[in-house]
Amino acid sequence: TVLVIGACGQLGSELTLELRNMYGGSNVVAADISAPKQADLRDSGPFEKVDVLDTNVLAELASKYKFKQIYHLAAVLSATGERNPKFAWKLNMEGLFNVLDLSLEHKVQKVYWPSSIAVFGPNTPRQNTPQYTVMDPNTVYGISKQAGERWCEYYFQKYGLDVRSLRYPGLIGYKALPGGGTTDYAVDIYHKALESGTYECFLSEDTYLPMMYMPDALKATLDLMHAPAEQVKIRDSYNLSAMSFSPKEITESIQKFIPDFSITYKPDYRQQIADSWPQSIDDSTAQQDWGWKPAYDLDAMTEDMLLNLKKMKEEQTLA
Ligand code: VAH
Repeated sequence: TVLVIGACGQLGSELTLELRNMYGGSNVVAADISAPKQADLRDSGPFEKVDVLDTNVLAELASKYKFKQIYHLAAVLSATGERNPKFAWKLNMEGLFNVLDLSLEHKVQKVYWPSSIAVFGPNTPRQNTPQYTVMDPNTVYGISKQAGERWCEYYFQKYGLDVRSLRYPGLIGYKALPGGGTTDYAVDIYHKALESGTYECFLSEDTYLPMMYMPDALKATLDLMHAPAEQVKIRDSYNLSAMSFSPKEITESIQKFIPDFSITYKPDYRQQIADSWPQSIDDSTAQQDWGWKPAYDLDAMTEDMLLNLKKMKEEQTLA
């Protein structure tokens, strides 16, 4: 059995559906602080209400289901984290410790934990950021991801726990709304392009950020988890990359499909967060170690996003 903690989140909901397709619905337990709203997620397999800070519930579930793999995706993201720094640190770090210790105790074979480009900071080289480099994150989220990476490597080296991790760029998908990320403008913009034809962007027009379409993120995650352990040489977290673009460039991409789409700019506190992150990532180590290769570029993502969002909105109006 596989456990997905944070299964109702932007990544968790899509990863849970993918894992259920792969392993069978009843073999993938979705866990989150509240029940799934999405019908496909709700109806495709078991759900357990879990607060990742509650070690008793986690232990009960581990005894009940005898998990072979755990995907721990529950966290407070960058923008929300700056609003509640102490809680973000508590949930992100204690949650990780609870899962690492639970996995050791219950002999979980493989653990997945997401890191982020947020582990990099203002003094990190911003172009083609290398796998090993200066990391001075200045968001609580980034600090918790940097510390989390160190602990994942520690549990691997000291206790032999097979925990694997990827430094995701901004993730863009159509199935679930994101929650509190700085890169989430790149999801909102597609919804607004279809709903109102215009979007007020909270980042400035030339803010370049590393980004990835959800199908590529799912592929990378499963490719990493299915790679033989000896190929997984990086045990803090792999740099991962697909593309980089700015609000100006994603607007131009959308205008190829919706010519009269327009954008205005009103940068807010999230601009400082974005400015502390790299503009492009060198993921050659992931390419070498386990054959990473993305499939989607900006226009391919735009076409697929608009197509699927349109279909979903039509279904919702019909429902
Ligand atoms: C965030 N979407 O914005 C997340 C991600 C690289 C960004 O970590 O916080």
